[in-house]
Amino acid sequence: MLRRIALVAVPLTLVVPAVAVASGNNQVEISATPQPVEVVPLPCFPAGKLTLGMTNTGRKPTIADLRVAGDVALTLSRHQFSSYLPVDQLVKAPLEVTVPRGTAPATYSVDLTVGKQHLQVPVVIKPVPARDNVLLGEQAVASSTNGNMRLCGGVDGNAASEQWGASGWHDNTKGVFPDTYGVDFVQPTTIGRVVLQTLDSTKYPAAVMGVRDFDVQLRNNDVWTTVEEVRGNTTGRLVITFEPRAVDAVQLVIHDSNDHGYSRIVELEAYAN
Ligand SMILES: [Ca+2]
Repeated sequence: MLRRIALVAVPLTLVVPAVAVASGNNQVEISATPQPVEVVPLPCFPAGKLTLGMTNTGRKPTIADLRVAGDVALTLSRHQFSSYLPVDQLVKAPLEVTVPRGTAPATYSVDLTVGKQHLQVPVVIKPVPARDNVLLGEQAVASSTNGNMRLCGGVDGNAASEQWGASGWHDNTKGVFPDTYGVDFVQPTTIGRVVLQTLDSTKYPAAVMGVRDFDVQLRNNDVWTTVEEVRGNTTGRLVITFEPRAVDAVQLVIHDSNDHGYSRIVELEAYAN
């Protein structure tokens, strides 16, 4: 009996080294500061910020790929840092670490690897701090956010107008109003005072660039109530008080700014009384 021999086509596999490691990679030093990095589990609290570094301690310039990995509980702003490395020169890159609300206090780590070099950076999850300003770090909600700004910039705890670029918010509909900016609470929260810091720096005074006309609104059971209408504002910091009440959201409805362009908020705060 003739047996047929099945010819199985075996795909040709190209054997490639797993990682094309530059010869100089064994002479790359990894650094990271600060250690440990601390993270607060709130959606708009400033992220834990690490500065990653690579230094070529070899004799020739090289190109290095730093791999960034972490525990599944951590959200990392990058997973790789690749750079040309001149000799003996520290090359740096930022890494932001965040965790979801409700993450329990614990210590995790971020693992940094270049070739055979390895560095483990501890990440400490802090308890949510006691806050008088009940908006600090809570989830900001806006009608729009300009691509150069951060949605969370208005509730990140930094009210310094001089650091506006890193820590402020404005909308993305230039010359079109109204714009809204506020916070949705995860549970009813009592507030009786709202403090607004609009842009008011040496270069950009409030009378020129700050918000001018706006309403302060509180939401309870899907119903918005206006508790204050501000018109013609030219100052940087405004304190608005009203009878304290439990609400599930707060927002500003901004009708105009002094340059009629963007609605600029450096920080929005709210307190129980
Ligand atoms: Ca801010």
